[in-house]
Amino acid sequence: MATNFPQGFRWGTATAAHQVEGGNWNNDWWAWEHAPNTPCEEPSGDACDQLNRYDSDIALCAALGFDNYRFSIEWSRIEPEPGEFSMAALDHYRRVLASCHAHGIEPVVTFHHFTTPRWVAAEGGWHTASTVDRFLRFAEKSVNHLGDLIGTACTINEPNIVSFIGYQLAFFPPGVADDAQFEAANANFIDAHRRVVPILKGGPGDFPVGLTLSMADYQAVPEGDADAIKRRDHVRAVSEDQFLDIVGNDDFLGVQVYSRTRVGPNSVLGGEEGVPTLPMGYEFWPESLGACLRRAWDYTGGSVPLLVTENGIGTNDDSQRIDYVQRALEGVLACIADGIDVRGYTYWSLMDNFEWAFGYRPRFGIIEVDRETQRRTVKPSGEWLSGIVRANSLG
Ligand code: GCO
Repeated sequence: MATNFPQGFRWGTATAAHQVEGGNWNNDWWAWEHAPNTPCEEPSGDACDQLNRYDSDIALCAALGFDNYRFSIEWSRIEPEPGEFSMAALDHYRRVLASCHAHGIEPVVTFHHFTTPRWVAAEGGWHTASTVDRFLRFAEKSVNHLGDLIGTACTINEPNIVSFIGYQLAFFPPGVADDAQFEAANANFIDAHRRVVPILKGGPGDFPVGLTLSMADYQAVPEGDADAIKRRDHVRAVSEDQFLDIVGNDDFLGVQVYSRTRVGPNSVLGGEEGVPTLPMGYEFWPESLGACLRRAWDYTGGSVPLLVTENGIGTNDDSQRIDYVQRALEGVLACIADGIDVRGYTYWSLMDNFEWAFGYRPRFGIIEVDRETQRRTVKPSGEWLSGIVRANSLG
């Protein structure tokens, strides 16, 4: 098999505002972290203080050879109260974007990555239709201020995860298990994505726009069992297909994959004996990336180019990270060899950061962050990945 990636293949790393900036006290996640009886292991606090350290973080990303950095803008900073926009916050993100350009890094900007302002949550949040209009207004204001510096835009990060974990598992805010609200949240996210694309395209700048979707390699167990396949297809339809149905006219689809999910005739199953379980609770399964890229490509009939906007592993064993990424990238190369249009790979994450309800325990970074001093240290996996990025080859 060829070990070289195509010329122009894009290499990036990713973060999200709430996971790295610090002090995002005005959103629903901060409230969730501090509410009694939620599953959060610890609050986000200062996170990685990227609010202040963005320039040196972007410089590090560039020094490792990456050509793009994916990050999100924080709605609760930009619009702290309904209709009250902070020019200072927007100017902050202009400086972040300018820093990317100064370091030769393309900024890949996500407009919604899990967090919603407290005031939006108080008005009902994503199961409420008015949230869509609120989001569109925020996106329009933001793109008008920032668009000329944006390289690529991601509309909404993993809407399927926000709805499933927030409205079924009650593990993310708003922390309910309610079928009607779950369906409403999915419908509102779909509506929001559809309607925000022309808004982002209508502002200054000219950049590709797409959705970033969480996918899993859903496997029917036992293999070939009709009932298991039926259940698997149902789970997949709710979690993935209704979103894949709306991306055909977009510039790209952001595929985000971490593991597989085994589905039996009656329910989703746990891990298989003998397969290592990671701190996130799911299996070490690097082959899931190739499987999901194939499925996204087949399902959409090849109508939209694919970009891996997240793939990675939370582990304390850095050599396990190298093994994971090596095998995931082999999957990407095999997809490309089969004619699947995969344009780039983004490793989650540039640095160890706030992993939502799990706190700082799962370590996804190729850069370690000292929680006391905020000192950054590139891990061996970071140097290893940097070598692949520079060679544009698995070698
Ligand atoms: C995700 C998120 C990230 C997570 C990452 C690791 O989209 O789930 O984009 O915020 O940190 O996936 O779990």
